[in-house]
Amino acid sequence: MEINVITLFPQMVQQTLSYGVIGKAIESGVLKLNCFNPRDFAENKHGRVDDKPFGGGAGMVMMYDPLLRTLEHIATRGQTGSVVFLSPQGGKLEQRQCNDWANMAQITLVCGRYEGVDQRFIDQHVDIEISIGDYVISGGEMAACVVIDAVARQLQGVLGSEESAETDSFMNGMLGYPQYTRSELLGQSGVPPVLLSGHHEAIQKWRDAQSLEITKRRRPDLLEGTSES
Ligand code: 4GT
Repeated sequence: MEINVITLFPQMVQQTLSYGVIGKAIESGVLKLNCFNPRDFAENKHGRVDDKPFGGGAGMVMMYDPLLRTLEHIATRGQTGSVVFLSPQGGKLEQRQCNDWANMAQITLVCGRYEGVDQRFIDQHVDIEISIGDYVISGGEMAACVVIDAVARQLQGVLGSEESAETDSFMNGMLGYPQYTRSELLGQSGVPPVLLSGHHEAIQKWRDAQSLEITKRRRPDLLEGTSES
């Protein structure tokens, strides 16, 4: 799949995603990550991409024209797919949405900076506005990286069977179960005996029960409308 990112800080996005399984997915071509800098499409005198907000107030706003020309440039190379704007005003990012995007040929993410983006670009060109949570950060780049990681790990061949996405928290609508491994310092003390039993069916049953318990306790909202509530 191909993910386009419109950002004033392309290196921030490329660097952040160059590690681990996502870095490998990019190296191997399973994920094609293309960053585009609106600065390269600023045709005004000083290469400005931001300006003062109409009506006054603090800070600057990302200008419509460089953003539009960037999006048009992406469209001349191929399809944009869904245009996603990362912002605290968006709907909450969900696993289901990430899985849906992983089935698309391409998507285009728009990262805001300063106080935000001219609303006319959002109204005319953004298909969906998404938030990674109820807090403010200084730019959309880190939010875009969260989306890209969550989408890319669902692509065929990104995770091995050993690190399968199917056992991730949220894939079955529940939180994950506790994990244990070898410790020289602790030995097997504190490890639930079933995990040392070699009885795979009993282990699976224990893990499912743990997932359900921790979800009931910490995130009962995830169970609303299921047979568990
Ligand atoms: C929070 C989020 C986000 C920001 C979020 C426009 C200028 C928005 C700075 C940007 N803050 N982006 N995507 N919760 N800040 O998703």
